[in-house]
Amino acid sequence: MCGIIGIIGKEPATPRLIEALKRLEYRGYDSAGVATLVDGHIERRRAAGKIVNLEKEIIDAPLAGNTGIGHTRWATHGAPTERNAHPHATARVAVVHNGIIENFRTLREELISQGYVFDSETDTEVITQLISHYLDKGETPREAVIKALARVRGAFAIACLFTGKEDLMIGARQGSPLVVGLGDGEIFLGSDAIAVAPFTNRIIYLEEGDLVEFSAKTYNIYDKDRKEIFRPVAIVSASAAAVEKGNYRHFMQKEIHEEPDAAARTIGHYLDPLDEKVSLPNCGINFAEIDQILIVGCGTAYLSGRVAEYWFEQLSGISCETDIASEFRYRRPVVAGRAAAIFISQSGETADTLEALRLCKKNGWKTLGVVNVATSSIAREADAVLETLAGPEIGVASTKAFVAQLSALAATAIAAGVAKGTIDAEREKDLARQLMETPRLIREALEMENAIEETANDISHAKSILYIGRGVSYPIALEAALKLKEISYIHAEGYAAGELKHGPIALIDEYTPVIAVAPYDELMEKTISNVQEIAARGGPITLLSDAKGIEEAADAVKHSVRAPECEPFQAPFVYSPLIHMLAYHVAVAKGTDVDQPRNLAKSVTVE
Ligand code: HGA
Repeated sequence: MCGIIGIIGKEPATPRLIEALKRLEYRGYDSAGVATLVDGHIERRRAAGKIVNLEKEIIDAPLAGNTGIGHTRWATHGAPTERNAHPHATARVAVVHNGIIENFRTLREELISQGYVFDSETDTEVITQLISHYLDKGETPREAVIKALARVRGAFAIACLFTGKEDLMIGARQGSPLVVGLGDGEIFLGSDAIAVAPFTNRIIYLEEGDLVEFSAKTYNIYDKDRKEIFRPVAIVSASAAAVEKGNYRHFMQKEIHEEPDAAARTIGHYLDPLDEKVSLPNCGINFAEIDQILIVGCGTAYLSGRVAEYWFEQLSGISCETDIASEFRYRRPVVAGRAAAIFISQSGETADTLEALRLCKKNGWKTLGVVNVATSSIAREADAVLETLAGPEIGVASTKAFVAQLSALAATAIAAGVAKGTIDAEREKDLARQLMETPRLIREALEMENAIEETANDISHAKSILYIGRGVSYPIALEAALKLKEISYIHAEGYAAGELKHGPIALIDEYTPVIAVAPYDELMEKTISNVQEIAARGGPITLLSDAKGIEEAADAVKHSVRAPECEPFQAPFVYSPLIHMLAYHVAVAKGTDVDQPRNLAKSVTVE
C-alpha cells in the first residue's frame, strides 16, 4: 500500500526522499511523487508508474530544499495518473496520505460549493483542501490539520508540508501506521521503520489517533484528544542489511531460501527443544476452556489458517473454522460455546483482519494475533500475540512469512491438544521432534530448485494451470495457485483432488498443466486415482511427491519433483518451498516483475 516519507534535514531532501521511497517499493504502488519547500514555496515532482519515472522528472527539473515529503501511491480513488499522484497541494499546504477518506464525496461537494477548485479525482485531496480552508480562516497549521481531520471519516496516515515553514511538518494517523524517526538535528516521518532506516534507528511508533508536529530538532505528540503525550523511543534494527537482495536475483527468491530460518526461528521460539515440549510464552488462552476456534486472515495468511484448521481438529478435537476476513466481519458469525479467534497477518495491519479482530473482541471472544510485526496494530489490540519470526518480508508475494505462520500455528495446535488432553506427553514429544525437523526438511526441498525450474520453463506458456491436493495438501494447492496467479499472471486454481470430477475436470486438455501436491500418506492412493483420471484425458501432470509416491504414479505423469520423505504433520512445511519456487520460476520464465507484481500491494491497509 502507499508509502510515506517526510524529512526536515540538514542536507537536500530530494535524494533522501527518493532513497526512502525505493525502500518502500516493496509495498506495491503505481505512481510516486515528492514535494519540497524551495525558498518557502511548495514545489512538486510526480510521475505515474515506477520511481525511475519520477527520477527522470527530477533529472529534467531538479528539486532543491532540505524539507520535503514523498509518497508511493497504490491507487484507491482515481486512476494511477500523474495528476492523481501525491503530494496533493494548494498554495498553502502539500499532503501525502495513506488510507481512504470515506466521506470524501460530501466534503468535496461542500468545498467546491465554497469555491475551492480540485485538481485530482482522489479522496486525499479533500484533506489538502480542508487544511487549506482552515489556514485561509487564519488557523495555525496544527489547528488547521486538527480541524480538517475532525471532519474526515476513514483510515489515514498523513504528512503535511506548509508554505513558508521550512522548519515545520505535521503527521497524523488513524487506522494506518506512521512512525517518527529521530536523527541528529533532523527528524523524519515514515509509514514504517524501513522507510527511515537509512537515516536513523531511533523510532517512535505513533499510536492510533496521534498527531505529531515537529521541526528539525523538536517534536510534540498529541493523542486522539489532542492532549500532549509521551511516546517511547525504540531502537529498531530494520537495518539496511535487512532489505538487501544479497546474491539473489529477487527478494522473493531470497525469501524462499530463508524459509528454513523463518521456520527454525519461529519453532525455536515456541518449543522447548530440551524437554521437547511446546511453550507459548505470550498465549493468554487456555484451550482447555475453548469449544471453538475461529481463524481469520486474508490471502496467503488465510491459507496458512486453512492448513491449521486441519491441525487443530486432528490434534485437539476442537471444532475449527477458517474464514476470509472481509467475509467474516460482515457475516454475523455465530459460535456455540466458548470461542477463541486467531487473526493471521504478516504486517499485522491488514485492515479487514484488524476489523474482524475488533468485532470478536466486542463479542467477548478470546483473541490471538499471529503477526510478523510485533509493534503492529493487530499485535497491540489482540489479547495475546504469537510473533512469527520471519524477519522483514520485502517481496509482495508472501513466502517465508507463510512458513513462519505455519510454524507458529503448528505449535499452537499442539498446545491446544495438550490442554485438551488429546495429546499425551509421549505424543507431544513426538510432534515437537517432528516440528524441530522441519527446517532441515525445508532445506532439502529447496535443493530441488533445478528440477522445479525445468518444470516451470515447461509450464510457463500455459494459459491456465490447476493444482490439486487432499487433506492438508489441499490448502497448499490453494496457496500454490494463489502464488502463481500473483506473480506470473497465469490463471490458476487449486482444487481438492476429489472434487475434480464434479466440475473442473471439464477444463482438462493437453494445454492445461495439472500440478498434484501429493505426499505419500494415507490419502495418496486416492490422489493417484485422480491423477490417472487426468492422464486419461490427456492432461500433462507434474507430481510433487516423495520417492514412494513418484514410484506409484510414474506411468501417469510428465514431470515429477522428488520431495524429502516426511510425516503427514510435516508435509505443509516441505511442500511450501516447492510450490513457492515453482511460482517464482514460472514468473522468471515469463519475465514478470516478481517482487512488485502489477496491481498488488504488500500490506493491505484499506478494505
Ligand atoms: N486513497 C488514496 C490513498 C490510497 C492508499 O492509501 N493506498 O494504500 C488514493 O487513492 O490516492
